[in-house]
Amino acid sequence: MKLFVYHTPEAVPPGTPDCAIVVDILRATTTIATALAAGAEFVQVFASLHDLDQVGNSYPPGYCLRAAERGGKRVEGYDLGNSPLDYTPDRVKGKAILLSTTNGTRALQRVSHAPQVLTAAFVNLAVITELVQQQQPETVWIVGSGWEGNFSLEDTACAGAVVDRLSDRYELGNDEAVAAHALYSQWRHDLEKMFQRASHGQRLLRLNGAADLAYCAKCDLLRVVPCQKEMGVLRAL
Ligand code: 3SL
Repeated sequence: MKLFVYHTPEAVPPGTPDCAIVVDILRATTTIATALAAGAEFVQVFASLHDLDQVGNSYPPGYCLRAAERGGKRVEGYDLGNSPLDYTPDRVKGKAILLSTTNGTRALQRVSHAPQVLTAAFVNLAVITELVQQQQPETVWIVGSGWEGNFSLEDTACAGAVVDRLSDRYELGNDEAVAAHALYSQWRHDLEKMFQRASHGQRLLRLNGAADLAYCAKCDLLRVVPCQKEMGVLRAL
């Protein structure tokens, strides 16, 4: 059984793994886990706001919340942005969340053809890696979202944390998996500090995102497995 890490969606090769795990620590996959743990029915991801709005218009009024982020900010006119702290049970319980973000949704789309697609963050790391240990898919691709095609420290570090928890059963299939593990080993005891050092972390700090960084650094907080059930739609397993 082999584990592969890809730093960005652009680096993902042709082919299909048995299981794909998408990571966008700051903040899409942290937000998706938080929304589902807070009782959202599902999170449907969209690359374009136009597609999001069209699907939103097909639902009965009040059933869905439209969430959109660009450049780290909530898009004006949408119900929610991409701060996980806004996805509280009183806001999202029983609702469909239609979400469009800069990079996380693109990473999800890149592997959406895989038979199993999960999303992982530090907040739900334990439950994701336990599931993989139980199911033992032959090939696992861990895909970082990066930022506009470039490497992101925090996504690769989380990929390394997945590698760390699975490496007793899995062989590391590429150099990126070895590098991700080394990166995680360096920062594992101070993830928040790593986020503060990361370029996207600094971008979010300039937008008053310090509380988001602290939250995204919490390990094993949520027992929720976001799993793609139909194309682009994530539900709690
Ligand atoms: O790019 C993304 O998908 C987002 O997670 C970016 S942000 O953290 O909401 O700025």
